Formats: sequence, structure tokens, C-alpha cells
Amino acid sequence: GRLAILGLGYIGLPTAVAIATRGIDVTGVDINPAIVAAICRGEVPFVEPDLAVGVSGAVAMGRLVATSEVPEADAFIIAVPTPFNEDHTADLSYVKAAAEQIAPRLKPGNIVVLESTSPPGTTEMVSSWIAAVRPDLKMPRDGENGADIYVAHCPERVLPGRIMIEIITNDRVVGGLTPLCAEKAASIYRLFAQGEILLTDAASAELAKLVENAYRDVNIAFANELSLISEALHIDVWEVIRLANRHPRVSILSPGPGVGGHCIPVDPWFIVSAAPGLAKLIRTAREVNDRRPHHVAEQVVMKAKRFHAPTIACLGLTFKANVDDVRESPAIDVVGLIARALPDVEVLAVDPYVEKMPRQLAEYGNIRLEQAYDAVERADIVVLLVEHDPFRAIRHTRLGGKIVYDTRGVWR
Ligand code: SAJ
Repeated sequence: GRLAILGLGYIGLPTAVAIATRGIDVTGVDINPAIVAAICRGEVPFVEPDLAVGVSGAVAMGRLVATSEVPEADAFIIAVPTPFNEDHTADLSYVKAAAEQIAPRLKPGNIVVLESTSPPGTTEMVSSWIAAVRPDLKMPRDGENGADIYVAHCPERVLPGRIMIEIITNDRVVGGLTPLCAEKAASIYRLFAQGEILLTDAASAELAKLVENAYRDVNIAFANELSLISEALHIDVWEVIRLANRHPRVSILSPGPGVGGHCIPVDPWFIVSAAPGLAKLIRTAREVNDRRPHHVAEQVVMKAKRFHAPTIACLGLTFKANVDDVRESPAIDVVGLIARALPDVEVLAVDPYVEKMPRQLAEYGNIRLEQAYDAVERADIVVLLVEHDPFRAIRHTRLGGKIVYDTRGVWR
């Protein structure tokens, strides 16, 4: 069999490696020539544990090739981004472009799987976008068995930082436009997935994926709201959560400076826009979490007002611990908000995973990238934004005499 994967990012590339490692010839397709060139050299354009060795191995064995043209194949996986528009609806333009690139290559018997996180109904749309280009092909229709092309949704659910493990061990949901579509698509995942493969219809699979991330978002919002309440009552939220979590049916997540990444802050909005009048809790959770960076920045600015010309060290810029990804990072929002509110104050930004000033912060003249120890040494106020392992080790003695705002509760 031959497989083509469109989109060689955090999901497409690990999936390509997982399948190539099982002896299947995989062609990775990406519109970005720099990504294609890097993968052809056996290199990985981003940091993810164990991915680099997988890519260089699969490329060296000749099982994985990268190109910008969609080839003919037996199966096609779409793993392109689904960002959101200003009005919080999904931007499906990458998915549509992928479907239209696949369409001319399709032959009867081919399988098309959408992995990109998508609002309910998108898999159906993929099928109609293909049909518009290829009226000669019989596309799957509910209640009918025969079709030339099998179309299904199999949402990714791997955790950045653990992708290469979870891509093998997680259970997978495969939702077909018809039961036969689900069965055909499942055969791809059975090649490498050790978890259970759960077959369902496409819309249920689409909504299940969104629900997983909305569930996490709502639970983080709960923790963030507890943090606000505890702060107002002068009670330590971490102590409260530690105690409450000793109840056998309570498991509260951790408050923080906000919710980042390209999934959890986005996906719940797809539910909200699918059912605007009904998704009240989900919308409120989004608003609570989006408000967090502002609250943290306001607290820091208030503390800074006590000094004449304070130096503020902000530890952590990535969207979460021990990754190098700064997309949708609340820590970056916090640093930017502080720098904007206090233009005369020097803000030292520290992150062992970030070497260049992130694009989002380039406009501020009062932010400098620094090494952790120098920054902490010089700072009057130390703000911990990301619980990277090296930060945990910063000794309490180094923080003595300084104002410390630990948004992640690692130094308590
Ligand atoms: N966060 C908190 N408190 C917590 C947990 C997380 O503030 O207790 C913050 C993190 O710092 C980060 C954000 O939430 O800014 C999201 O981090 P995460 O580790 O919860 O999740 P992601 O975005 O790395 O990956 C999620 C995962 N979804 C779930 O756990 C339900 C992953 O399995 C999905 O595959 C991924 O989204 C995705 O691509 O959809």
C-alpha cells in the first residue's frame, strides 16, 4: 500500500513516521518548501521528543519522502491546520485546498481520512469538495453501501511533548460517512495504533474530538476561577486544591496564566458556533481562560507600582512546560501586556526553549531575552509563567528579598 499525508506539522509528520516505520511507503506533502526540504534531509523543523530519530530513520530507509505535489496513493490523510476566524468560526480553507488537491489523483477504492480537528459536518464537506472536482466518482452516501471513495474522520488526540508515545498507545475514534468508510479507514490505524479503534459515524467523531478539548478547557477554567476566588479571600489556592483533591471523586486541574496552544483555546469555539444559544458553560470557560493573562499582568503591574524603577523577570514564554512552542502562548501575552503597561520598566524574558525574540514581542523596546540566573539575580519582581523543569530548580534563596508571583504554584 501507499499512503499520502497532507500537512507535515505536529500531527502529519509523526503519523507519517508511525506508518512508514510499519513498512508502508509514505509520501508527506506540504505547501511549505522549507519543511519539505528539511524532511528530505531527514531533519525535523520543530522540537518533539523522539520525532527526529524517527524521521531520519524513515527517510534513510526510503520509506518516507516529502514533496509539494500530491501523488497517487491508496489512502490519503489530511492533517492540515484548522485555525479560527475573527468571529470564532473555523477556517476550513486549508482542508478544502487539501481535498481539491487530492481529488484529481483519486481512483476507485481509495480512502480519504480527515485528521484535522473540525466542526461537525466537515467530513461531509470534504466528500462534496471532492465530488465537485470528480463528478465521475461515486462518493459515499449514508444508507447506501456502494461507493468509489471511502471518506472518514479520525481526529488526532496526541499530547505535544508525548506525541510519539501517544500516537501509538492512544485509543482512536474513526467516524465514517458510512459504516464501510469507517471500517476501511480503521485499517490504516490498525497498522500502528496499539490502542483500541472505536468505529462510529463522522459527525460523532468530529464532535467527540471537540468535546475532549472543551472538557479540559472547562476544567482549567474551574481551577482559574478558584484562583481568583482564593486570591480575593487571601487563601492559598494550591493548598485548597491539594486538600480538595484528596476526595475520591475530585480531581481539580491547575490554575495558570491562561490556556494556550493551537487546540484547547480554539476547539471549544467550534462547539459554540455550532450551537451558540446552548454552549453557555463552554463559552464562559473560554472567556474565563482568555481573561487570565490580563489578570496576571494587572497583578504584576500593581506590584511594580511599589518600586521606583523596577526590573521584572518573567520566566517562561512557551504555551506550556517543556516544549518550544510559543503559538497562542498566554505567557507571551502576559509579557507583552506588562511591557505595554510599563513602557519605562525593563522586562527580562527568560525561556530555555526560546532563543530568538518571539515575533509577538518584537514591537516592544523594553523587553530583553535573558538567561534565567542573570534575570532572577537582577530582578525586583520575579513572575513564573511556565513550569519548565529547570525553573523548578531555582533555589528559594535566589528569590529571597524579591517579590515573587508564581502563577503555576511550583515554588510553594
Ligand atoms: N493548562 C493549565 N492547567 C492545567 C493543564 C493545562 O493551565 O492543569 C494549560 C497549559 O499550560 C497550556 C494549555 O492549558 O497552556 C493546554 O495544555 P494541555 O497540556 O492541556 O494540552 P495541549 O494543548 O498540549 O494538548 C491538548 C490535549 N487534549 C486533551 O488533553 C483533552 C491533546 O490530547 C490533544 O491532542 C491536543 O490538545 C490537540 O491537538 O487537540
